[in-house]
Amino acid sequence: MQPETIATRPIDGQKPGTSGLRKKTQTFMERGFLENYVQSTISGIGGVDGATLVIGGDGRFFNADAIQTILRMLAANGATRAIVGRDGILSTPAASHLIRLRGAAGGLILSASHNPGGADGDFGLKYNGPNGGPAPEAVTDRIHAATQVIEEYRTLPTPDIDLGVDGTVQVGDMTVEVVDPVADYAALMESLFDMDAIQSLFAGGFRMRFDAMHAVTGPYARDILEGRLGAPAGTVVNGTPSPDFGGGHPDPNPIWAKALMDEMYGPDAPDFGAASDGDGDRNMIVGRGAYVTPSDSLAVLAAHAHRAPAYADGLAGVARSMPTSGAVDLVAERLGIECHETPTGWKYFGTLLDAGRVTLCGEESAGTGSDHVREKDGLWAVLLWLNILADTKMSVADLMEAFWRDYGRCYYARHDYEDVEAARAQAVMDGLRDRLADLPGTVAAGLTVTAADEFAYDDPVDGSRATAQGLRIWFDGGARAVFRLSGTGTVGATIRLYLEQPETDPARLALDPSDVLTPVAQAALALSNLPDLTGRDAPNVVT
Ligand code: VG1
Ligand code: CO
Repeated sequence: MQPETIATRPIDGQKPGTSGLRKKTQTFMERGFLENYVQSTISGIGGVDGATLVIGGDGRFFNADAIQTILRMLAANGATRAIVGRDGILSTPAASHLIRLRGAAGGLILSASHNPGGADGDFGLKYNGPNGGPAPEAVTDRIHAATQVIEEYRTLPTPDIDLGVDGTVQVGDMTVEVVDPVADYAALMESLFDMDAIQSLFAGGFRMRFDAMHAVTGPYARDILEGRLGAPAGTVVNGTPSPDFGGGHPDPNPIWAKALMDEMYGPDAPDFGAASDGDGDRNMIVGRGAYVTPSDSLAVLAAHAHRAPAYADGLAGVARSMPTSGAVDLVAERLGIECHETPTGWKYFGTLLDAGRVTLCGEESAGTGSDHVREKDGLWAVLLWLNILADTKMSVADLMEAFWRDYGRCYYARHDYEDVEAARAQAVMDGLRDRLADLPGTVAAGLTVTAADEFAYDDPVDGSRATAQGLRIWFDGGARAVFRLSGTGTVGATIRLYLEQPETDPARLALDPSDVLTPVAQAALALSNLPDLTGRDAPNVVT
């Protein structure tokens, strides 16, 4: 069968953001939109001739159709093998693992992660490289450049293939191998953790609730938690992936996982609660009456990781995204290991992980992971928590209290101002950037600015530089406020304001975070002029 060459023209706005290209589903379904981006990705990575690629997604609306289009295009561009999760399903960490396990040239992951799905929701596509991680900026820049000059794409006039049955099928000369999306990933998890200890924990009556939020982790969590670890049936709720995530917002935080929060703070709360996002790379951890911020979770995991077999020899180092709190830095200092501060987005951890310089990484946005894959990994974080709880025999609340007594507490919150008109959001950032140099010494809401800058990152492994990664303001007393614009949204702009206040006074470790952070928030708003410039006096979402 002969490949067809279809003439096309560049489509505006095909610029990958923090994590691939995300757009309204309807935009992705417009004639040529997906095809243009896939062909540009193929050009940007230097072609796929003779390559093996991994393909899968979070099961959202358009997932299966998009995969059929992608397979035809890969075959027409000379790829020899595509490994696809059954029914087109692969969680992001499972896809990362499969790329590594099978020595693939890379993979295409179809997901808009925590963004709502459905015909009126969002869709996304990203390319991960041979290390299993999101393409670095140099590659996403080449992909974007290709979208601006594209003139044609290649495809094969073949019918859809059946992705529901494991085994191989041909698309032209390319072999499509349909695989169980869970098996290899579950085996990897078993190799990392003390499964016997976690099994005994459940056998002893430990109760857990895992909210899969109608997203991709349902089958993974059922297999591992209820199947391999013996957690009672029903431990996993909302465990069947649905194309529109049950009409919900698959973002594991106290706002969108409210049902889980209510249960964990209710009269008959289980011992441990967790949730995961659309594509399975984020996690939320909550004990009985004890929500754990992602920044704290990263720090606690770093402090206790040695309790799990995979990390028994200690950590090479840790890394966190810049807006993430400094809690993990304190642990790294105590352990005497490297600690890196990177821009937001998992793609910036890749070189450090590949070079063996860091073992654990994390972001304030509920992402934690390790060198077992090159993506953040929701279930992995949950299993490491379980391993630690099984080993310490402590409750989540006690573990957190002990941690804060030991290291101090970094009070933390993120305020999101969503759906701001793009020009106004830019005005907030530009105005503040212009004033940064004059800020030190300024008093706002009773706090004195000690330093301010715009974050730039020099990768210590490959020497690449990322600029304009967020505006930072520090205050007397150690507080910090960070402003940045989201790079994952699909409408308008979202301004993220990250607030942090470290505290070491033993009498001040159990305060309400919002009380502690109010002065920092007020100072940040006053200095940025955000309320005047956007007409907003409160964030839409606080996490
Ligand atoms: C957000 C988070 C960031 C995360 C990214 C992708 O990006 O803040 O920490 O890496 O989403 O995560 P932004 O640019 O909107 O702040 V996921 O689970 O959406 O792939
Ligand atoms: Co995600």
